[in-house]
Amino acid sequence: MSTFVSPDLIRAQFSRAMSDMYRAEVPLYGNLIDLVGQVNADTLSADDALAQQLTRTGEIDRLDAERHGAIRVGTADELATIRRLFGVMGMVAVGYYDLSSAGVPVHSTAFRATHEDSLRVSPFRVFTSLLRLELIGDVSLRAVAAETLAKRDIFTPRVRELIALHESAGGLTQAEADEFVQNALETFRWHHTATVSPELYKQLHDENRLLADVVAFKGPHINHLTPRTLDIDAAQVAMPLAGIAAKAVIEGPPPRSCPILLRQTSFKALEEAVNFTAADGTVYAGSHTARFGEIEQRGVALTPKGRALYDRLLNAARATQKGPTTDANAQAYMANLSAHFAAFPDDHATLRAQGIGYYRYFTTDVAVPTALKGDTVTLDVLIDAGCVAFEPLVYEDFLPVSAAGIFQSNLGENGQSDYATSANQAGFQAALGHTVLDELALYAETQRRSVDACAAALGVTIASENIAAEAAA
Ligand code: OOG
Ligand code: NI
Repeated sequence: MSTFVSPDLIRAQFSRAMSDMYRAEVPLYGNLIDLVGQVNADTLSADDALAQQLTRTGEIDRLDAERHGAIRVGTADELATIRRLFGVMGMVAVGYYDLSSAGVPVHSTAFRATHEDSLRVSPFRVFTSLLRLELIGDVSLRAVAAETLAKRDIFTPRVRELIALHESAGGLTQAEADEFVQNALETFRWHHTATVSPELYKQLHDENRLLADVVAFKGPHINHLTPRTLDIDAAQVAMPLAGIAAKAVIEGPPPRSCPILLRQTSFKALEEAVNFTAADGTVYAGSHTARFGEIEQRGVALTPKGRALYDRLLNAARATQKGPTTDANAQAYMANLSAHFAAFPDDHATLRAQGIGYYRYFTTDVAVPTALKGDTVTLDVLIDAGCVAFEPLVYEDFLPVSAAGIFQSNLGENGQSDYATSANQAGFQAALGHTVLDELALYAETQRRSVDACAAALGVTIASENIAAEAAA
């Protein structure tokens, strides 16, 4: 009997293969990785407490692994098959992101692992956007785009077979997994030749740069990969010094002592040589701008209550900001953001006690006082007695406002339009052929499992009303 490889290991193997491919295709990305490695090493040697925390949560082992990549697909069929492809690697659709309200004609999800044990093996996830042709105002261009997309197949025949095999057999052997990774990679590869004429490319591009990026090529090339940095402010300063053109501002929350959610920055997309073929077969040299490199710093996942506070403060700060963020107003933007976020508690004890953040609980080597044994106790009592410690549960998802900022800095300011329509999660799920999971429920489950493990290890019953973050919805 042949044994199946764990989907977590296939995902780890795939993310390494993707990283190698992207580094070979986009050398500047390799420079970014080196820069991040240096920043992380400096940060760890200067901060013992951080080094210990990362060791305790197991995060240290996955520090160098890329955290995410992104693709943009063109049709419901492509999205549905991508879902099955990621399924082979234990990645499911988590969350729904509406980008139309930010002027980008897509909606998105994140394909990722959901269990903390799986995330520890490989945190790799893919932000996956589906083009919303219905938002494109030019009806005849919309039809041409749909026709062009209908002609392509972004999957190799073999990867389709291996996906089906995985679904019917319940897994893949190592030899099959190797073949799967090689074939899956083909879907994400860059193509030097567009599938459209130079005229059509120009029409698509003038309507919306994203439309050209999705429609004019053979497949949904990976448009960036993103390693994790332990100090994104230091990395943002170091990027231009290393000759890497950084976007104007770091997206997400301002710098804090206790990082929350996600902060991101990127280097601007590169203009790359591409050939276009006219109807008469003549090849024209041109260029296309799509691929970039990004870095991220992740902090504690927020409960619904915490997320509402984050959204309120972010919106308030942005409401006072005039026009897009540029190099010229970047410092003022950050100062304004920090001023607004002064209202957000900035120590883990408070974030936990007020039910703002999700935490993971661990037993220490302090035994439970005999007086407490056999009773129902609260987490607070166990923490005060020193028997239980807690660490922030890392946010594993994305932020719609930040994602829009990343899109816009790589699509150019004029890539932005105003779309009257709004979110359409039901439409997205119909295209996907599946519902998307609620990310907040996943954090609550991980937190709950850690509490249950403490209770079992200590031989006590832990009162559930005390798990602040669960009560905060
Ligand atoms: C995706 C941009 C969003 C992120 O990290 O928020 C993103 C794209 O440009 O396709 O990757
Ligand atoms: Ni990204």
